[in-house]
Amino acid sequence: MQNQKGFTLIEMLVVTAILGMLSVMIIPRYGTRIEESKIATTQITMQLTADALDIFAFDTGAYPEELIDLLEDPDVPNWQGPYFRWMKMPKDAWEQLFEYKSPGDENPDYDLWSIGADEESETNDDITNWD
Ligand SMILES: [Ca+2]
Repeated sequence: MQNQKGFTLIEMLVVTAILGMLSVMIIPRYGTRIEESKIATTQITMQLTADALDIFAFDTGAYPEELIDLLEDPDVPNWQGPYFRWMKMPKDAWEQLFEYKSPGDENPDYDLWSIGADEESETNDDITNWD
């Protein structure tokens, strides 16, 4: 009976194999959670942007031509911006500016969307203010 205190090589290999199997099972789920939280963060930022757009329209009588009009006076009557407390353009969770079109193709007032993680517009991962 010697070496009772330490792990044997076989035990170490078994533990390593089990940890490897666990990481394969856990890491993809963790990755999915990160992606879900980025989508949720983007949706919240889009909602804040939509609120700013609505206030802009309430003040001026129309939605802006470009999102930058929320921060910089586009020289329209009754502009009372900037419409964000933070003095920079909001971005999605992938550090990309939102896409905006007014009037929209999908909505009468405006379309607002993030091109999502793949950095390409009109793909399945886009996060939009329609659908
Ligand atoms: Ca996309």
